[in-house]
Amino acid sequence: MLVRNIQEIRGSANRMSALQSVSGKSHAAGPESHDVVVVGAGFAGMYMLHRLRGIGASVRVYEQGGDVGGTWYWNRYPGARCDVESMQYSYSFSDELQQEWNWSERYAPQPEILKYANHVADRFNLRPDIQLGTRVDRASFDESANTWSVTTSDGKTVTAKYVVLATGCLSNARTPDIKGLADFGGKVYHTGHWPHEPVDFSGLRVGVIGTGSSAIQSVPVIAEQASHLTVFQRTANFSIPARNAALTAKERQSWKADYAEIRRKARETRNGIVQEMPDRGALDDGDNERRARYESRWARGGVTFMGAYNNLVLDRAANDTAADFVREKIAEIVNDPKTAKLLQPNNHPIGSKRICVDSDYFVTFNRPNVTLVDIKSSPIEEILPNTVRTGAGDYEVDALVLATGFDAMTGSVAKIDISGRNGQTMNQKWAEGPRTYLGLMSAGFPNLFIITGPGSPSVLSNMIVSIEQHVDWITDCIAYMRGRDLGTMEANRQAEDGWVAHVNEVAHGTLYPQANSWYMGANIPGKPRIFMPYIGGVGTYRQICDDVAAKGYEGFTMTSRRARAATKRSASASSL
Ligand code: N01
Repeated sequence: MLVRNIQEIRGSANRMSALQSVSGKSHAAGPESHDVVVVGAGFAGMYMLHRLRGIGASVRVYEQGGDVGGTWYWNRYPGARCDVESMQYSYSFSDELQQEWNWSERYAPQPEILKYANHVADRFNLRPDIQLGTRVDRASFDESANTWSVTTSDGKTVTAKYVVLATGCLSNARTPDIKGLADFGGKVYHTGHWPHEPVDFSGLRVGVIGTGSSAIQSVPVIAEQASHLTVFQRTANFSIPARNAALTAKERQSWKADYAEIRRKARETRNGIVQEMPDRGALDDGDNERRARYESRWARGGVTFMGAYNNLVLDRAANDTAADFVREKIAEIVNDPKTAKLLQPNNHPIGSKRICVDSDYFVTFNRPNVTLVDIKSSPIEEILPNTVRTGAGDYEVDALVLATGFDAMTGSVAKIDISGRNGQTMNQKWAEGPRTYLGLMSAGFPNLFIITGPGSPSVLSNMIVSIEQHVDWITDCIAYMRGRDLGTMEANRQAEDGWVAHVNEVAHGTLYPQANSWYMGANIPGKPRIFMPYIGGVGTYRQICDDVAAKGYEGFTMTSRRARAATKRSASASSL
């Protein structure tokens, strides 16, 4: 019934918008105006544009990068590739698209994913509505007109009824505050902001600071080029071999033949990835059985290692069995026992930080031109023009790679000066940590949606599955509002408080908060320690969002366009 209603509404919204859009793109005397401004043209922003066009909305997308692709536009470091298999890390909204596109490898490299993003932009003719090289600096809500004023880096201001932040969860690269860094004599690169021209490390002594996913992917590749590579490690990380390989035509075909079912299942899973689901906990098996299971997951490779048992992120004793297994593997691979010991993570449960996926990371430390430096026991004191000085000694380098991560989930929202009702800014409201209802909206900021925002599964999932779910939900919601001539939609504080508490409660039932991870904001000095993504699972979360919509957007307040009188649509947080 709901589906039929939405289709009917879409139909009338299309007709309505066709009329509005003819005259609605710009007012002769006022600023340019759109139904929706979308910030960002990565996978989220592009699909948002495509769907909104489908309901006849006029849309302007601003993208600060020089082209589409978001994270895949910026993260061009050597060895960058996806850690979710490409047959799954791809759009599902168009069967033609998924049937015609051929991924070359199990985990596509960054250039191929970027090519795919560009293909999508062209195939769906998205470019005319995307303004590249333009940052959104400010967005402020005008309570008298119920519209947003959006100011961009080219000095223009446009108005829009809705703003959608498709700014990405890991797009605000973080340069650490290390004494002397600015005076370093060689080139300094950040993995999250890699140059577009080729970087040649041949003959150079290179230092990599950081040992998260970006370093773990780039270290083996840089080691092949550099005359010497020094890796500065503060925290050792768990990493599982990717077992990357070329995809055969037969393999691709078998995925494609079953795509409808695979995509359906992915939407109902815990993390948006279809995999063999465990039916037991790690302690339910004896030592030999358990070892065999870990060996088989290790041999298969990839993030699904954590799915070997159903309690690895819930029970510390169960988790220890998996962590011990990986530590043993590191000791087997790395020849020098001292280096192996340093590479064995021991301060967080496996999986409580995003598990890394590598191609030959640990074995790289057997190369004679690679040195691992422990900066936990002897931190970096300063950087001199050609030296990294730690408490334990000096290391000469000609180039530096900062693989130091991102101000995750909130960083790219915080860079925009967003002010909502009563002039309150988002940064003021989120000073103690992000507050959202369903990760989709924040009370006090009407008609402002966030795609894969804090409080949604986002980074704990296959991002494209979560992006598509949010974009579809937001599109249906805007169509619903247009069909009823509603002016504003806003999360209720009570519903938001309930959701924030729920997100927190679910997280604290797991081992995740035990790690100093970027999920917790722990990598940014001074950032509040709050577990930001929703851990309840992609399938469960989808159901919650669908139920909220089916109940007339329960927990949100909608006002009519004309009277602008509040039409309360209930706000029971406890009903979550
Ligand atoms: O960043 P990170 P990343 N001095 O924050 C260290 C996604 N991703 O770019 O742990 C010295 O994980 C820091 O040390 P510590 C993926 O979701 C995906 O690697 O804070 N060291 C850590 O070792 C991933 O989780 C892919 O003690 C400093 C490292 O820098 C997320 O992006 C590929 C430091 C940062 O690790 C982030 O990964 C790559 C300092 N001042 C990334 N500051 C795919 O495969 C930080 N560090 C899709």
